[in-house]
Amino acid sequence: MAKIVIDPVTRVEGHLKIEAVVDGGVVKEARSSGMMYRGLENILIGRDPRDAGRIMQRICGVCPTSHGLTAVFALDEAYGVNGVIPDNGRILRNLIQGANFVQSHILHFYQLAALDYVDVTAVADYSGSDPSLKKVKDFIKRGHLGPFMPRYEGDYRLSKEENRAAVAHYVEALNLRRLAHEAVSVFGGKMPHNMSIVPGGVTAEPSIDKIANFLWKIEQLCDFIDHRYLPDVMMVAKRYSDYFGIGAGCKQLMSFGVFDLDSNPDLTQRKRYIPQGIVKAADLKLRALDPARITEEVANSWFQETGPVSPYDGQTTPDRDKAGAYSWIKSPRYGSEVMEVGPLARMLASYAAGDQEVRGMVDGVLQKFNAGPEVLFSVLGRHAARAIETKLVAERLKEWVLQVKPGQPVFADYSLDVTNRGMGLHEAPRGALGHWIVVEGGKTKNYQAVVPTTWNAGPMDANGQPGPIEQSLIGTRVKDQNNPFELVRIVRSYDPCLSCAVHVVSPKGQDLGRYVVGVE
Ligand code: NFE
Ligand code: MG
Repeated sequence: MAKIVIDPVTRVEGHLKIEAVVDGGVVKEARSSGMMYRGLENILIGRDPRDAGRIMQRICGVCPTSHGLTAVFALDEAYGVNGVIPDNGRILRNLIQGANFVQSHILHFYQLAALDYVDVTAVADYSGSDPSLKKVKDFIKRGHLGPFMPRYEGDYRLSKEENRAAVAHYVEALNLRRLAHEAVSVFGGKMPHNMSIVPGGVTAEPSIDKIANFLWKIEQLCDFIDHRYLPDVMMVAKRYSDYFGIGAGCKQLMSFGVFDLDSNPDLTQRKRYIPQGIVKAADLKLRALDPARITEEVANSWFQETGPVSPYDGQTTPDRDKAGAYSWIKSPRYGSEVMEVGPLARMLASYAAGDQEVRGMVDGVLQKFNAGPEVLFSVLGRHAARAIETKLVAERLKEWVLQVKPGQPVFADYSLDVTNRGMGLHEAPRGALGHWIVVEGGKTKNYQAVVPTTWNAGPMDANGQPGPIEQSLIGTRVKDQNNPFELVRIVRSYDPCLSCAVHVVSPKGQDLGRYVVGVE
């Protein structure tokens, strides 16, 4: 029996620790722990509710637009304007949000995940003229090894040429991400943390200039997605095709839906480009979502015990000495069921809803690998879904930006003195995101955010059900315990972001190995 501890596992802000007990080469138990307290919700209590649209974006620099927009969905309801958002406001919100999706997904594949598959040392004896490769070669030669080292050794399967091309694209991706940030700022004012999305719509005034500017940036991103991102994901899938059979998880997935196509005041009825609902591997059918079934519990989290509660009643009261607890992440559940969230959930929701474009792309990938939909519940299924979504969202952005009407209204007005509640159900790049606000006499009385990485990386609940990442790890065969590639590839396929998830502790126990693979 051996215990593998990977801390931190994330290459992005925040600290996710993974502990896996391995027996006979197979993971028997797994624990996913968020190692930082966040508590941002508490800052909002007593403040002007509109502050949520600005302050909640500070949860994270990767997905701030999602937090801003989801907070504002909750405020739309609290202020009673969620049925009257003008088309311009609705579309501009989608453009700001969509450009952030594209940025986040490119970041994930190249900067956060690819180095688990791409051998950067293939550039060490590079003698060609590609400036990116020359730069990386020089970087390594001078001993500046982060973010490429430390890493696990052994299972790198691309040819030298493929590795070099992927390293060049890694560098190129940094520029494309900057371009996507700039696209967010065309209508969002700046990135990270846009200043434009407000209750009732947006403050940005569209103009022909801005529309052309946005379109030109998205065109370049589409070119990168078509000629780099999609082929690179397929190249990795081809060389590591066994990862279609690794990391399945709970096989029940949930989408809150994203990119509004109308302004129906009821978020469960609102038409969205990517639909809302639950999909289970057993039948791939889309089931309607009932938000009243969403709860959070803290049985194994360092918070004062509440039992399972609706986020409207949720509390963020830390209890760092709580016996048996092992995470700052809570355990969200849907009617006591574990749910995986993220691009795979969204693409399966669209697939199950009969979206022909999504069906064509997903079936195309499956045909290439001669496989059925069951392989989608895997490490590579998550990467493929994310890449397909990036392509489809970028294509939609080009269409939606042409629907914006300069000179037409961008927001609806409202009265501030309300006593009401509001729920924002929406999607961030990493999955289903909900914000819940209680407003009394025009001030925030309670606020809770339940974020994607909380769903995916949360700990075991009171019923003994492990969270989705934990379930993905349990049963995995680890070929080399000193280089547990399988475990990091599984965890990173979820694209965990801990500053989003958590609300410093060292593990006690007999660690057999301790490895640091994350680079901050
Ligand atoms: Ni810090 Fe976030 C996204 C949100 S993650 S990245 O996407 O919401 O849980
Ligand atoms: Mg929370």
